[in-house]
Amino acid sequence: MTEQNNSTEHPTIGISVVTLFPALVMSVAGSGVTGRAVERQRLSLATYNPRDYTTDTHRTVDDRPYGGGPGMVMMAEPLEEAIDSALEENSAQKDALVVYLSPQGQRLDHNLVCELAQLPGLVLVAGRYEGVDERLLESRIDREISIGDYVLSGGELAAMVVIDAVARQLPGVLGHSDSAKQDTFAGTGLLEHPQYTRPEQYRGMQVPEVLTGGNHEDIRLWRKKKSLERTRQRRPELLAQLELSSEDRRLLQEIEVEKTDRSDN
Ligand code: 4G0
Repeated sequence: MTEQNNSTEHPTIGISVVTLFPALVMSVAGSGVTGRAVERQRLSLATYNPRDYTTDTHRTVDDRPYGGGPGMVMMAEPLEEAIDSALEENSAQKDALVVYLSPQGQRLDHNLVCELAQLPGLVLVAGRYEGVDERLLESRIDREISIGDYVLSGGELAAMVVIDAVARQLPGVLGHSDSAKQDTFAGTGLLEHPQYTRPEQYRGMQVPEVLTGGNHEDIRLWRKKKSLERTRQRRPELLAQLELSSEDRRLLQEIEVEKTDRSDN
């Protein structure tokens, strides 16, 4: 194994996940950016299974909802014991923020990811069934977060999304080219320009000439123009929030003129 140590003294964020499916969650530590973050000791990952904190012979973690209705609800006590174990485990974790992943939570975005990445620790609670006893949420959850307006069969995939997004923000995790790249979306607030690689001609479609011409200033302007054009077409609300430079405004003006030209034909 090619393990690098934490000799540059970047802080390590501890993320614990409370889940009935620990192997599913730990699979994010095995490869890619999160795997690298764990190897480089920027991220430590642990899981706590509520089933291990049950006291009955059937190891029951869920029960029928009071008031009736379909489905099951996760019981408060096994979850509380699992959360407490996570918080007691190490010093970083006792100051951890306890987060519940649910469709009712605050929407995750780049800003929230950066906030989470600055914390010493996170305990992510992944629910199953129709959710969790409200009294557990009231007493033990600091923050409820949603990764988007859709329902998953469990909070595990949402927790894994949070882990991946946070790991990318930790210092010393992304390579130089990757971190430069993320400056374009997060840093400029614009969508990415299109990318091309070999071959130069593919099924009759040519790579835009400017990209093979070697003029770096022309390439920079073309890419920025494409970013502006895409953002205007696909995410106009993002463009509205930006403070545009005179160069940005000139490029948008060019886009506007080209559009008018095309509709004249
Ligand atoms: C809590 C998060 C958790 C309540 C979790 C379901 C989507 C997200 C879960 C429910 C999740 C998300 C009420 C169905 C587990 N699905 N969008 N599923 N209910 O972040």
